[in-house]
Amino acid sequence: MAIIEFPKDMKWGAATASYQIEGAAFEGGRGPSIWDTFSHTPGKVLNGDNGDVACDSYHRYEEDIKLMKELGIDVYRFSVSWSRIFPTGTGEVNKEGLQYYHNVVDALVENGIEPMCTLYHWDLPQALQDKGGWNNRETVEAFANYSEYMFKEFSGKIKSWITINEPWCASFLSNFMGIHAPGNQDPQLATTISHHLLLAHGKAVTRFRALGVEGEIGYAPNLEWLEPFSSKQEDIDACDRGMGFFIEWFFDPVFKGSYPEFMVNWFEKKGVMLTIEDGDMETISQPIDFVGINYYTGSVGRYKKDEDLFDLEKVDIGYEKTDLNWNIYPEGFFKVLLKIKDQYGSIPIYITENGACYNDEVENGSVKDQRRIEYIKQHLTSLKRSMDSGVNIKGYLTWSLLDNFEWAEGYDKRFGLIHVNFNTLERTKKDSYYWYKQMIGNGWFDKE
Ligand code: JJW
Repeated sequence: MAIIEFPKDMKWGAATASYQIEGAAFEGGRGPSIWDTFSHTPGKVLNGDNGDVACDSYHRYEEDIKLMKELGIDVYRFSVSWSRIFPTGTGEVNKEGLQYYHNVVDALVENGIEPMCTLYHWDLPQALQDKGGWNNRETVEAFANYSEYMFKEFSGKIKSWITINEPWCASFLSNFMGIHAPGNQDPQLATTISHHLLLAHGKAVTRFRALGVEGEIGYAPNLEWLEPFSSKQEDIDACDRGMGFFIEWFFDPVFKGSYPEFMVNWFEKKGVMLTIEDGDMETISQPIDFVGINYYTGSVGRYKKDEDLFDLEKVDIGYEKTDLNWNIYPEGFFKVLLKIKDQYGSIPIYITENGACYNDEVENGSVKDQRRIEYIKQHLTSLKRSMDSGVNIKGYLTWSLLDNFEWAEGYDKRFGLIHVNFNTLERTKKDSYYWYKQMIGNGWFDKE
């Protein structure tokens, strides 16, 4: 026996996001978002998939919450589709959209599940994109107004809030690499957007504090660990910068009130300028209650001469991979958590996403996803090591409750504890669902 045991007050959960599960894209008065536009643009999403129907959780949320209840989770992390609340991003509220989230939140609370609400999980109202999207500071103000509306509306019901999910993805992946909506490829644009996303976070926190809302608020950056291929300084520097894009760039402004100099210098060298207005850094560095960490993978990286923003190439040294071809690297989870503690102190942390893509299918009524169980075991083992080293972990939420629309990968890549048949929308509990249920019930698992 090799028992990994967690504190009794550790919170366990599962996560999803609006565009990935809801469907009903044209129902209930919802306005279009940049993900509707992007997914309906040929060539952007694998197999031409889109979120029109997704898991149909807009209609099936009661069934999903029943599955959560049986799973025994303490917390459910979901996101709100901004354009269900404000179809054009600002202006008149759409009561029908609001009612949907009241129904979800009420059902969660009735079932003893704490709602953790993400305000921005990438589905920006298209009407705001038409006016420049996150490149326009008016979007930042619109986000603060939308957030404030939600804080007031759900005051006393939702006590855990996340402003922005994975700002690296919403800026660099979406506006420099062009892989996610809106699909731009412009380093200056991406960098400006990264600042505006941080500002949007800070403004929402400011409104939250001003209202004196009961509860906690944070944001959820995604991180990767990069291990230098060799001891050559250029490889070490390339990895530091590679991680700098995920960690220092999105943590220093929040926790130190300034951008990291080594990254600012790097951007300058690339001809990318950062325009910071008076008061921005104060707004961004408002104290927060927790940070959400999304961790999936780590890689070995090597310097590669490149005129572009990134000068790092990943080297395959033979790590085992998930079905999305991401390395399984639990050691990096431990290291990244310690790095955060060393650099920013013992801030309370929720792991807001961690999980694995495996495309196991239903056979005779069951889904034998033993590899997902192994992945979670390995990462929980790293998590426990980090806690034993003083990292202040409050909870762990796995991505995802259900198989869903995995962005540019469409329905081809499955992350759920619950299998979804995307033709019939039937849900089937996987073996990992039963394993997670047992682990939550016990508060420990046997690593062997
Ligand atoms: C793509 C890297 C070059 C989501 C990517 C990097 C470059 C071919 C999972 N997290 O669905 C995707 N996810 O909504 C939020 N996190 O390209 C939740 N990061 O490739 C999950 C990162 C990601 C990515 C996907």
